[in-house]
Amino acid sequence: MDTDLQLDALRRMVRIRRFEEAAMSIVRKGQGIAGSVHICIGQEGAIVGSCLALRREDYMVGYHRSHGHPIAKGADMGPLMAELMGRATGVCRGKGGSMHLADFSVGSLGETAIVGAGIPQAVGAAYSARVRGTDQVALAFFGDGAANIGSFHEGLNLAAAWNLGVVFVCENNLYAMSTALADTMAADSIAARAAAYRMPGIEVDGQDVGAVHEAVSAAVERGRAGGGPTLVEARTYRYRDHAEYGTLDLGHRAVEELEQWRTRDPIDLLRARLLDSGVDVALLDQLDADVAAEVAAAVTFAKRSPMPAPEELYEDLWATPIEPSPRRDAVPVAGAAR
Ligand SMILES: Cc1ncc(C[n+]2csc(CCOP(=O)(O)OP(=O)(O)O)c2C)c(N)n1
Ligand SMILES: [Mg+2]
Repeated sequence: MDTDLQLDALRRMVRIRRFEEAAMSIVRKGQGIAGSVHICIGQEGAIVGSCLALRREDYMVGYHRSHGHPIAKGADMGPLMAELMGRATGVCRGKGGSMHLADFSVGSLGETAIVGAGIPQAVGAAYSARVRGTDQVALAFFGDGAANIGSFHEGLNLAAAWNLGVVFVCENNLYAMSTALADTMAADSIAARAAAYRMPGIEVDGQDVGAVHEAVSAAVERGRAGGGPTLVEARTYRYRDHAEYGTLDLGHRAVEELEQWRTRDPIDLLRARLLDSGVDVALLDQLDADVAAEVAAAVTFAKRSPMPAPEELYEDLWATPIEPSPRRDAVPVAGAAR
């Protein structure tokens, strides 16, 4: 990444962190986010490095820990915060909440609370690009726990069999809720599973946004050029609990483990790299101040927004039926990719 792109990456990572800190504060103070939020703080490098490899019109599917993904893809934070607060101005008009954000304006097709369910959706989005004759790629984000779910294997298999432009990005944060990956996975590499589906599997340092960007950019180019899918495993770590209710209870994790990961914080690493390369600290401080103001404005926008009217309850819940595609030739012949 050149300096301009690194500054863009830093801005997006700081946006995610400040946005989620604001969301946590709202939860803690009982100021209008119902239930809990799943915080990705610590994982921003994997998220931003991946999204910066995509074009705006490329598709992206998130999962339950995905406030950061639409922000990384360029979404406006006001309607995202409004969605977390169930407001009518939210990206899903207040009917999705924290775990079901979708912002089609930046290609964010949505999130789901069903672990692994976004993976086949990304495969479907890539297939839709083929049917429509575009060169859009689709990127699926998911966790290490999701890699042990059937839909992971179903999605990878079909994407490879049909040679679709999908990038599968696993944010391996070592835990699925309170379960350590080491206790539930027979082998220690998720990327290695790609070999079973004849696609490249790449392990990358998720704390290094530049390394993630390089790996995912290669995968995106490959998918766009008709080279098929890639699996990228970004090794990373979440600093907060599985879900945020207001207090931190590391429970199943050692505080030393958390502290160790904090020494490789993705934002600190990039900031240090920029300073080393001669960028003025005042520029970075200004970036921080600008983002703080953006997030404050997003919170104000959300808090001042109205709740949806009760009579709108059943609106926007069902898709408008579409005509079946006439392009039967878009269905690949079995075995054609081999
Ligand atoms: C199909 C399904 N099984 C179980 C759950 C309960 N559940 C919610 S999040 C989660 C852990 C997911 O772990 P991972 O995929 O590693 O994502 P992370 O939370 O670490 O980001 C589980 C088991 C669920 N929501 N859906
Ligand atoms: Mg996990």
